[in-house]
Amino acid sequence: MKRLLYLFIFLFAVIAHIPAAENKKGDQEDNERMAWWREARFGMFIHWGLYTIPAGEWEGNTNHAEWIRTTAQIPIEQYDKFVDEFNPFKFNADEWVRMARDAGMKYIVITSKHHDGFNLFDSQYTDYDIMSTPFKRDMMEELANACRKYGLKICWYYSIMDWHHPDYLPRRGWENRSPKGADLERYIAYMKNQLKELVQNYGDIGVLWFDGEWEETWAHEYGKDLYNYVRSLQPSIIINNRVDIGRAGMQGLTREGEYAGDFGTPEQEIPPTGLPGIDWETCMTMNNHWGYNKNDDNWKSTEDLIQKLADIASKGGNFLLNVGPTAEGLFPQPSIDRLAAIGEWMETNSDAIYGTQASPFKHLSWGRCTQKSIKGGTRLYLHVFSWPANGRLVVPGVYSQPGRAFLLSDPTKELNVHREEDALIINTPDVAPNPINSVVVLDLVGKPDVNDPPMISAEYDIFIDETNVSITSVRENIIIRYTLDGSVPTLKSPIVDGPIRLTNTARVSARVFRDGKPVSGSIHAEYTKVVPSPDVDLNGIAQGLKYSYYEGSWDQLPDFKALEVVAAGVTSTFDIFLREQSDYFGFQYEGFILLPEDGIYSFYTDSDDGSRFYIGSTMVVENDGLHGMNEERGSIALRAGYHPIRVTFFEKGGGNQLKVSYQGPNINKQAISPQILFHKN
Ligand code: H79
Repeated sequence: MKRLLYLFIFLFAVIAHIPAAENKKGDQEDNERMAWWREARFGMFIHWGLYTIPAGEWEGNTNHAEWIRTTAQIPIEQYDKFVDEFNPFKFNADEWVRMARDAGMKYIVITSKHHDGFNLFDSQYTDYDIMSTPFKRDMMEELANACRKYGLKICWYYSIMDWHHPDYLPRRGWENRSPKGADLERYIAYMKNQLKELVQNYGDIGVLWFDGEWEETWAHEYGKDLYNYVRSLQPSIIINNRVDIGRAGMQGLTREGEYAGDFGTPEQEIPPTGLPGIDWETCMTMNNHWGYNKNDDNWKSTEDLIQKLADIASKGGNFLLNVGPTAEGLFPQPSIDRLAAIGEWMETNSDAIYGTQASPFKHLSWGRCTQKSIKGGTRLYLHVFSWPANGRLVVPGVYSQPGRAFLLSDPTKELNVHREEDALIINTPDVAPNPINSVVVLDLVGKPDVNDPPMISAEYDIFIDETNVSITSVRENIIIRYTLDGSVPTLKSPIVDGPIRLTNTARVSARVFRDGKPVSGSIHAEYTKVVPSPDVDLNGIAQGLKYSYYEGSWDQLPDFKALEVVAAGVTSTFDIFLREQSDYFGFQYEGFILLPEDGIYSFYTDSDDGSRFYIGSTMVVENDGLHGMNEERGSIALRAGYHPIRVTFFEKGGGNQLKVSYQGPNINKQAISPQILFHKN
């Protein structure tokens, strides 16, 4: 559907871990379904549940929050007692929704069920819900109604991981609750029943925001099925990518492949650059915790939050900003203060956020930019964090004709704009209209034409005999000139009129020209001619790789050679697990891979946690460290025949998978098949 190969990023992702495919902006139907969400740009996350009663503190440790049942290892019977205590008598749905609305937020995502399994809504499929508390009011219904009243969308967070339901697997490692008799299929039926309640009993729902999808029991087939099920209940609903297993760690974007989900979910981070054509939403806390923690005073400043909102919008994303209400049902005062301050800024400046698109500029020294199409042109919203002291706001590298410019806070007063070479200079008043982020509007004729250099790409940055390099630009009315010796292209350099064939190592430079003048900086890329590594002669080999298995707690790959081998054997796949232990282990696989022809090969490891891939003594893939499923790639030139390989892998906590794949001449990316793996007897 929308998971077209994002070819462009892919080509540049040679060794980097940029996601190659994503939640691409899709067809007409998807565009209509996503329209309100893209327009909204700003929403409120609410984490609320039984865990607010201990408020983050347990037996002297003050750093817990919504994970407290697990992080403090509270036995289930003891945790369940909070049900008898939960009585947020000060809860007022209208007040909460008004605070969100007044901050400029357009939707609310609340934890209908978090990982602890407790339901804040009235569910007929469990007694572990709000109706079993002294409070006994379906606050989700009250919130849904208030949202409707104030014109916000109500959205449900729903955790797939469930530490309470007897059928959910796996159990926590520290628990002595037996998994015997548990049946994940039955648990999925339970989730579907609850999701039906959530989607059908509260009017139209904006988003279903899944989470807790990373444990090894959850699978792509389940995710896809759950996505389709929820869409079948309400076709217009939007579903995040955590419904499936495609999320790439905390960066949150969807990895390459056929995964379900409408948008990526970076958690506590903002992508470093915009991601053209991709829907994503950064969720973030105002202090250090999602659930209420009475000791957490580490609040982000209002300035930081307002600038983060602009930063995210300038990269084409949404901002889902969290509030963790208390057990009484109140927003913490520091959250109230920040929401009000953001609201004050939005009062004047929300045009620069709602319905905007990512900045055309890669970098602006004084702040950020968002844009909207207007009749005959483009409106740029210049978010100025550092107001120019000299009265000159420099908009660098823009060739479009300027139209009007004015302060968003005072549209009646025009600002003077003039050109100095490739920059537009806006004359600004001495005093910033807003100390945190003053928005200057600049209209342009037509689409923004900025001084972006061309793109240089080839399948690999190494080659054996020859390679084709393509140099392209999306800009109009331009020619591209290039050099192969690293020098900056001039008017005398050759013009790009197709792929450039290289037969020797080259430093390719390219630059955009228009009307006999350069209209971009130059960009460079290195392509290196290499001699393929020779194959090795082998006799006495057998199918499969040798593995050695280790146990220990590491934050990065240890030197396995120095460790005691706990178990060893021969395997035909990489995803063997000695199942007694799902955490705190490591593997080293050694043997040979048989390749059919000379060429450049790419190898990939996709692992949780760290892994590396070696050919002989060359580390081809570096994917070390503590992380969720994360894929890295590396490339190497190899002769046909046998090559020594070694793969190392370790797992600390959480998910525990290793996938190894490759790609080569006439071989599409695929898992390494057991048929081509060998070891010496
Ligand atoms: O609800 C809030 C948190 O309680 C929940 N998500 C937000 C919105 C959350 N659960 N866990 N975490 C946040 C951090 C967990 C990170 C890890 Fe993983 C889980 C590391 C390894 C497994 C996620 C999946 C990151 C990498 C893979």
